[in-house]
Amino acid sequence: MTRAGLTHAGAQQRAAELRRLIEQHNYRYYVLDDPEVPDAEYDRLMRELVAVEASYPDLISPASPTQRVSGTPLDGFAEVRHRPPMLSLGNAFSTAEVADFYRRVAQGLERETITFAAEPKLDGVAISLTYLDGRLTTAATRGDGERGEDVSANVRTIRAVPLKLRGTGWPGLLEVRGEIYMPRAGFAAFNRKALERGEKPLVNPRNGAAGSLRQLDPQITAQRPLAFFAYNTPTREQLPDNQFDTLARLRDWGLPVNPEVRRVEGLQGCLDYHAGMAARRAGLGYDIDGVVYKVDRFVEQDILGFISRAPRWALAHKFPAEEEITRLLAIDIQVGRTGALTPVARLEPVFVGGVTVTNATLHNEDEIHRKDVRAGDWVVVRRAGDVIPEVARAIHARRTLELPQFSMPRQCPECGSAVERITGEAVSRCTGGLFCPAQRKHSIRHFATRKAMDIEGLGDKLVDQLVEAGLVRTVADLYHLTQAQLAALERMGGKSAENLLQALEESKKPPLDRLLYALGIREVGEVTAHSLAAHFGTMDALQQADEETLTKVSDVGPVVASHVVAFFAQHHNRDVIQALQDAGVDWQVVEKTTGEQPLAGQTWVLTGSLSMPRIQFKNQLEALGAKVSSSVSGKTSVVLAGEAAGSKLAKARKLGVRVMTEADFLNYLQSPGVDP
Ligand code: 5U1
Repeated sequence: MTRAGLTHAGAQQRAAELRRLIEQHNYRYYVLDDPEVPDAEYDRLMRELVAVEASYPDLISPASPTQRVSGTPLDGFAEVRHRPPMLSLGNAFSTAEVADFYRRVAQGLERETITFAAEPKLDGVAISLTYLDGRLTTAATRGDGERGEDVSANVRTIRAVPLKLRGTGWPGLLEVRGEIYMPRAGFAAFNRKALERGEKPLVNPRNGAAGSLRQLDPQITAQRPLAFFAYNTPTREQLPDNQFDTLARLRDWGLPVNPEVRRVEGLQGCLDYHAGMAARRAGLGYDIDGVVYKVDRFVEQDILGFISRAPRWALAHKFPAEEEITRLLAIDIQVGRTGALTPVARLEPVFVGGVTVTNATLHNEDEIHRKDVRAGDWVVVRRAGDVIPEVARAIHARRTLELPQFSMPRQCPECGSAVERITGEAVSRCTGGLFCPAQRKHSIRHFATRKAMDIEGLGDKLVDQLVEAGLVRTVADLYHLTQAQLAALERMGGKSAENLLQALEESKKPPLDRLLYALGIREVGEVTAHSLAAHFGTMDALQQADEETLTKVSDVGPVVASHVVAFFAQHHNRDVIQALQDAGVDWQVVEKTTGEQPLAGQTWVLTGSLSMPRIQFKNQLEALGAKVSSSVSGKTSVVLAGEAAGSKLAKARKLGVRVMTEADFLNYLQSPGVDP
């Protein structure tokens, strides 16, 4: 008898083939970070395997990739004893503490130069995986180190965790310890969807990972974007004699290992690794809170042994905390260059992310209400990398008094004009335009910045004075200032006044792209300004362009196009441009792009770190006729990926978009007529 067109033997063979293919694709995706097929093909294979197994249920085995999600919720988690216990790690926050650790290790081993395996310390949840004869049998949380909880049903749903080891040579009993974490992109996507559905978002990726593992219903865990890195084996059987090679072996067996693991030599090697990871931390795609150094050779680890429950041979070298608690003193309103009213948190000073923070962003009114943050609350302040500090959340349990809810003012705190909020937008704006001194000051400050008109000596304080004294209303007025007017200002000497007038004079011949950037058109940064200038060549041509024409330009999508059109539609903006011209500002026409355009009609995306400034690649691509965009979509022709490319590269692969390395591209430039 045949079912679904297959005999039992045929089904058995096909199921084995499908499992092999699916496991291979999992390995390419999660371990090698180099997927071979688009997601759609993977899904097809899975569906086919489900169908084959449905026809012949006796072919189902627990290690089949279809068996990751079991249907029945649990009543609770069974206890698992850890033998040996799951250790904790000693921490260091300063170079001096790392140096002390190094000295102790060197003394213990009676050697000066020690080799370590160094790796990022993930901010996730520690887990122990047990493989018996190559099959995953148990996954347990760390718990108190001695006893954890059996979360096997949940961990089985995580595709990065192999149900079966690959290759050969693994010991009959292999225990692997590591970290389950939630990649940042998955966390953001999950929260976006949760908010759309009106559900509570996850607090941060770490809590997201921990909460997902504690679900009694594995179906819920299966929907959480979790991943895994292996970092330790408590047993040594059939393994190399050192940590670094052991991790490589685990990787061969199909267990994901962090690709940032390195062998480092000596104290300086450790510190350099720490500094390197700190610099790259923001671009990693997952949260780390430091790095871990482990003495590489197992015999040396054994010599050093343990102190209470932490190994003497390992150390976590932490980064400064990215989240701290402090008191929210007040919520002030700032008016930006475009009239946007931004709520700013005034905080009791707090040391976070390596600096003392007194102000943090609260984003917008909706965020404040969603997080229910009120002046007087205890709040968690987050500062990650160079990102602007933000109020992540309020600690409601610590609110002892009734505190008034925040409300956006109806009138601009700077000029008293009405505040409006367009339906569908998160931002409230002052309607005062350039009547509002705050907007005027911002636009003049921006005009003077180095990347704009580069007017040396025209700092923020001076701009405030000029606007408050009524000497400057628009940027064109700057060019009518006199020595006498300037010298009469407080703290302005005759020499400084002279220097400023000289700087203004020297700024009168900007290339068109700089002037466009300096005008402060919404969403028009330097790169877009350059594209617009290169495309249109003159201010007149740009002023006459409609939205459709504008969207043909690199970097210009419908939103930017609408802002450009709206800017030139305002008569006072056109008046300012005319007034600049009348005052002698003479912008230089930019050569329009000409010549062979073999890449016309193509859209390219640049990602990762490239060996030259991005603008140089962009100029080359545009000269060849390509449009350069900042986000990957189905319309992208090619993604040019540099070192350490992250989510854009992953998306390109997912969508099956062509990916080129920098070397491929430079090769192509040798003979650009040929199809890249
Ligand atoms: N990356 C990493 N995290 N982590 C945590 N390695 C590592 N090793 C650990 C722990 C607790 O313990 C070993 C030293 C056993």
